[in-house]
Amino acid sequence: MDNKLIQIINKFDIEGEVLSVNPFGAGHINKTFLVITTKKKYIFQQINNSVFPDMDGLMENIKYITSHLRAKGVETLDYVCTKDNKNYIKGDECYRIFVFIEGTKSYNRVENREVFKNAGRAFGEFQNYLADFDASVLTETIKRFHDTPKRFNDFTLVLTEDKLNRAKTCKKEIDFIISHKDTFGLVTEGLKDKTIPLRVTHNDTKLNNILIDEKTNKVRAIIDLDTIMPGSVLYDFGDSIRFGANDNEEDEKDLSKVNFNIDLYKAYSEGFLSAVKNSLNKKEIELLPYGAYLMTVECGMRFLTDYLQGDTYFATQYPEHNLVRARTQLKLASEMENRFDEMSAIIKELI
Ligand code: ADP
Ligand code: GN1
Ligand code: MG
Repeated sequence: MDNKLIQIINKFDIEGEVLSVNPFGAGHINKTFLVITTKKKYIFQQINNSVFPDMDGLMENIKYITSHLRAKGVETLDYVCTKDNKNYIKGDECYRIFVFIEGTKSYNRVENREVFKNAGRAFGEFQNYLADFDASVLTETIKRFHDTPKRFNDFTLVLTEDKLNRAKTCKKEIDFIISHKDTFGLVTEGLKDKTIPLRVTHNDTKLNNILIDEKTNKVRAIIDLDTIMPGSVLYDFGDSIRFGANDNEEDEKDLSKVNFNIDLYKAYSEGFLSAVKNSLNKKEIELLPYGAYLMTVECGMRFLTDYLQGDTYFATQYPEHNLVRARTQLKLASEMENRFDEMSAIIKELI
C-alpha cells in the first residue's frame, strides 16, 4: 500500500485501521480511491485544485447543500473531518474523505431503461429540493462553466496556438464545431434576458455521478457535488442525455456503435418531467431537446480543446483519449440535431 496516502488518510477521523487503498470509479477530474478499514469503507479523493482553485468555497458549498438535503430526509454525501476538525486537507495537494455509500453502484452506460428513467426522476427531484436553497451563499466553483460561447472562444484560442500540432489530426471535428458556432448562444442569452430562470443546478449530471441501489435499481444518492452552482435546468437535463442516451460509452472508439438512442431520451424525459413539469416555464420546456444538443456539442468541444492543448484538464488513459471522446460527442450532437422534431414531440406528449 502507498504509505504517503495512508499517512494522509490517517489524518482524518476515520473508524478502524486501514486495510486497503485502491483507485476507484471513472471520474475525469479528481483522483478517487476506495479505502477499506477494519470497520468501514470510505471514498478518499485528491481533489483537482487546478480545476477548482477555491477549495474553501467548494467544500462550504458541499456543507450547505448536503445539510439542506439531509434536513429534507434525502440521502447524500457525508464527509469525514480531519482530526483537527477541517473538512478537507489544504496544501499544494488537497484531500477529502466521504463515507462510502454501501449497497450502491454507479454505471458508465445505461444497461437498463428503468435505471435511466429513475435517474431522470432523481435529478428532477433534486432540482425541486434545491428550489428553496439560498443561492447567494454558493461559491461559483468554476466560472462560466456552461457558457458555451465562452467555451467556443477558449477553443479558438487553443486551436490558433495548436501547440502540439494536433489540429491536422482532427480537421473534421474542428469544422463541425466552427460550422455550428451560431447555435451556441440560446441558453446564455436566455439567462441574461431572464426568459430562462437562473436556478441552483448540479451541472454535471452524468450517470456515474449517481449511486444506484444494487438491489432495487432505485437512485440512492446524487454525488459529485463540486459543480453545484446557479445555472439552467437545461444544463442538468442536457448533460444526462448526452451521457446516457447513447448506445455505448462516452469513449467508444468504434463510432458505428455510438448512436443517439431516442428511446433512452424518452425514458429519462419521462422520469425528469414527472418531477418538474409543473415548475418549468414554457421556454425551458421548449428548449429541452436543444439543451441535450447544447451540452453534447459543448462537451465534444471541451474534449477537443483539451486534446489540442495537450490533455491538461480531463484525466486520460492514452494519447488520443480526448479525441475519441470528442468524436462520440460530436456524432451524438449531430444525430440529435437531425431529430429535434421527434425529440420535441416526445416532450409535448409528456407535458
Ligand atoms: P470526479 O469529480 O473525478 O468525477 P466523483 O466525485 O464523481 O469524482 O467520484 C468518482 C466516482 O467514485 C463516482 O463516479 C462513484 O463511482 C464513486 N463515488 C464517489 N463518491 C462515492 C461515495 N460516497 N460512495 C460510493 N461511491 C462513490
Ligand atoms: C467531468 O468530474 P466528472 O468526471 O464527473 C467534467 C464534466 C464533463 C464530464 C465528461 C468539473 O465530469 O463537466 O461533462 O467530465 N467535470 C468538470 O464526462 O469539468
Ligand atoms: Mg464524477
